[in-house]
Amino acid sequence: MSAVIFHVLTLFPEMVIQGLSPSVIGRAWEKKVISLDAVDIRDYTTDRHRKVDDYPYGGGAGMLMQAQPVYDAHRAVTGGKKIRTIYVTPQGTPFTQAKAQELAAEDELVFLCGHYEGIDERVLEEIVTDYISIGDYVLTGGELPAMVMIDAIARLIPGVLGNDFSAEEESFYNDLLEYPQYSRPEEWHGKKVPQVLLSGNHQKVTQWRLEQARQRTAERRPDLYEKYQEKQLLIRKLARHKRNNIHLVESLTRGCAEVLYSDIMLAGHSAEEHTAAEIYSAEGKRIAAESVLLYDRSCKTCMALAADMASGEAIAERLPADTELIIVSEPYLKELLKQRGYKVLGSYIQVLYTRKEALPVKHREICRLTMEHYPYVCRWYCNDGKCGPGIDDAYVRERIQAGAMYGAFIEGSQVGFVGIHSEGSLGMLFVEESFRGQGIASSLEAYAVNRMLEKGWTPYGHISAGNTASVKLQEKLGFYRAEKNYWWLEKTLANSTLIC
Ligand code: 9D3
Repeated sequence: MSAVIFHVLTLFPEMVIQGLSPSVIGRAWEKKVISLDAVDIRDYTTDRHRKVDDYPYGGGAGMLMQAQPVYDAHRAVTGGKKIRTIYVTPQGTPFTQAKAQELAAEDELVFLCGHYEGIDERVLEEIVTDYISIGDYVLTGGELPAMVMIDAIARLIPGVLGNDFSAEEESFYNDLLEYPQYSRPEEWHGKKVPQVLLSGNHQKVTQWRLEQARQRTAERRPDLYEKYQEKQLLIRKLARHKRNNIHLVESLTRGCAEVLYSDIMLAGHSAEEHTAAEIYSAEGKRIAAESVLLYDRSCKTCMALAADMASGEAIAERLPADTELIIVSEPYLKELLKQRGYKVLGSYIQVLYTRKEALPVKHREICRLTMEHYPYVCRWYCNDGKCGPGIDDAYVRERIQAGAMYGAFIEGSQVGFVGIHSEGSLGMLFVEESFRGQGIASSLEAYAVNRMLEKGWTPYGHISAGNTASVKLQEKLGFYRAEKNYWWLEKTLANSTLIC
């Protein structure tokens, strides 16, 4: 489910079309990954002189765009359907990356660009769902802001930048400004490329870049730096119970999740002194002393950790309304969420791979999947091989387009697959029955683990609690097991796209 259609209502349609056409966005438009149309509001005037503006009641400088042409242009574009409509205006809330992510999840978006001194309030009340500005400075119209937003949103849509998943940066520099970069020649205007970059020592290079990124952020964006430090503190705290919290630690370090609630944050920087209630595993071992609610906007997935009943309530209160999936590890939080209309999809065991060495891959024929393999994956993943292809699964489609699925083949024909879920866990492992027992599943998983290691991620996964064969496989590959159970819950009203 991605924003594929952008409509722009404007008095200067050619400005929008010509502005976006030569860019990466234009190429995506040519490839039909997105669609863009700019509608001239003037085409909808009923005035003999094609006039669209008039004087403001109560007086004041300049002219206003009238309600009727704007309304009719909007109506022509939506055909009466309810489509998210953004009025780009200096009176809006500031545009952010989080907003871009939220809007990228829509199928269709309308941008309304104002001119003159603004638009008659009455039509705004009827058609606008979001008021957004791109910053505190004054422009001459809304076209550039609409283009800025379309650019930022479109590049998040799978297929626009090519292979998202494979192009994703390593984890370490999220939340920080970028480090300085150098290309040939080695010396220019008497300035030498920093020695460490020529050393060939990958670890030292990473360390140096991280330090540069930190310094730069502290200096130029103290606001971001403070948030970064707070988040690092939370990560360190959660990482004390890495086996149990790897899913939280991973999505935080990779920058996929926002913190919606944390009692560590409430405690400010005195995390060490903070005395949160502690919870215990079945064997009576201490396994958590803090509560956290994370939200991965891109897949509408929440991950929660509750230290006690009260923080469980606090977490339930803060779930975003559009949450589709929740991963929890406390039975009472699971029960609480069931009462709030979520349904348990399954109970899982969490496993993680903490070593840095790549795993051996014995089966030779493994590669990244493309949409050509979509019918195969869909047949087995969504339908147990019962139905033929053609049953659509948006999730599988998105994962393949993101470059997050790999397949095993024998003499060119597919026999299985594995994938990386949108929240970062390994999963979707499947090998056809007649090809089992030859180490293909093991190779597939090892292959995916190696891809994750290359990105600097810690591979982890959730195995269905009853799947002893899979648990054995994970142990063989060198995975460790968490002490807790994990439940995945989904919204009961949502149509049941299967997420195993
Ligand atoms: C100077 C005129 N203004 C004073 C009463 C009002 C005004 C109307 C229209 C000021 C700017 C504009 C045009 N700008 C946008 O439409 C706009 C915008 C912007 O100017 N800055 C940041 N974000 C945005 S989003 C749309």
